[in-house]
Amino acid sequence: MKSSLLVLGVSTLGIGASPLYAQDDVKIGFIVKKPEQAWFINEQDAASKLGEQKGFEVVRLSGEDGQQVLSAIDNLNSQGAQGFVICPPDVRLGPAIANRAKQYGMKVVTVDDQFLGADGKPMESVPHLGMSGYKIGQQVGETIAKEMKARGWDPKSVAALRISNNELPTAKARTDGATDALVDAGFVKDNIFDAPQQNTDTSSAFAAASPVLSKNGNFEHWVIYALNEESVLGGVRASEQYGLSPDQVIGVGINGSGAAFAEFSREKPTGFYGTIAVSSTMHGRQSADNLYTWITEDKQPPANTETTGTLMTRDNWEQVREDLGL
Ligand code: FCA
Repeated sequence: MKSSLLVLGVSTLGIGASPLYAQDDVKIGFIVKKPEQAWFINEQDAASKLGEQKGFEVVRLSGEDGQQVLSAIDNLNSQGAQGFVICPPDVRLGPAIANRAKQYGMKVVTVDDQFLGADGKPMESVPHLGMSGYKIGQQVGETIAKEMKARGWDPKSVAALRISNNELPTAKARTDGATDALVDAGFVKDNIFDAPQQNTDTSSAFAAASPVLSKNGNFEHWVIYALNEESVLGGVRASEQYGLSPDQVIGVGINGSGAAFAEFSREKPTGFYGTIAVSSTMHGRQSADNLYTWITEDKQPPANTETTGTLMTRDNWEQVREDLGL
C-alpha cells in the first residue's frame, strides 16, 4: 500500500513582486532539528536528490536549537539561498524564524513540526507538510489493541507507557489518537501512565520511561507508544532493563525509518512490535518541491498537507519499505 496525500488547504497564487529565478540559480536550505536521526537524514537525502534531478542546490543544515537555526538562516542568506524548508527544534520559534526569513526576503515552508504563532495557534501563513498526527496515532492504538487480543491478554493485567511530549502539537495529536483508539477498544483508562520526555529521541524517552515502570511493578504486561519510533525504542530498552521479556511488551512506533529497520533486523524479536510507516522520502521531496515551485513560479504551496501511514512489522517491513520508497 502506498501512502497517500490528503491536501487540506487551498493553494493561493502569490501576487507579490518577488523575482522568478532561472532554475540553475536556485539554492534552498533544508534545516532539521535532529540531523542524526534516520527520518531526517532520509528527508534531506530525498530533497538533495530532487535538486539533482531538477537542477537546484540543497544546503543541508542542522538546527538543534534557536541559536543554531538563526545562524543557519544567516549562513543561507550569505550563500544567496532564496528560501528554506525547516523542521524546527521548538515550534514556538516560528515567529522569530519567519521574521528572520522575511528580513532576507526568503521563503519558508515547514515540514513535520508546524510553527506556532504568538497566540499559540498554528501559523497558517507558513505552508506546512506533515503527518495527520491524530489519525496515525489511532492506527498505533488500533494495532496495539489487536495485538493484545491476539496474545490473549486480560485488559486488567496491562498498563500503557505513554511517552508524551505535550509541548509539541503533532506529538500530542499522535498520542491522543493512540489513547482514544485504545480506550475505544476496551483498554483500562486508569492503567495509562504518562512518561513526559524532554525531547523527541531515544535517550530522553528511556529516561522518562524507567521511573514509570519501576513505580508500577504490579502489571504483568505493558504497551508502549509515543510520537515516534525512536521514543518507543527508548521505552522498550527501559522495559528490558527493568526485566520485562519481549512477550510481555507491545511497543508500536511511528516513522518507519532506519531506527525501525535496525530493530526488525535483529535476530530475535523484541518488545518493539511495529511502527506506522510514513514516507520520509515523500516528505523531504515534496516539501522541497513545493518550495522550489514557489521560488521559480511564484506559486504558494498548499497551507497544510497531511500524509498517512502504513503498519510495518517484523513480517512485512521490507515490502513496506520498498512500497514507500524508503
Ligand atoms: C516529528 C518527530 C519525527 C517525525 C516527524 C514526522 O518531527 O520528532 O520523529 O515523526 O515528526
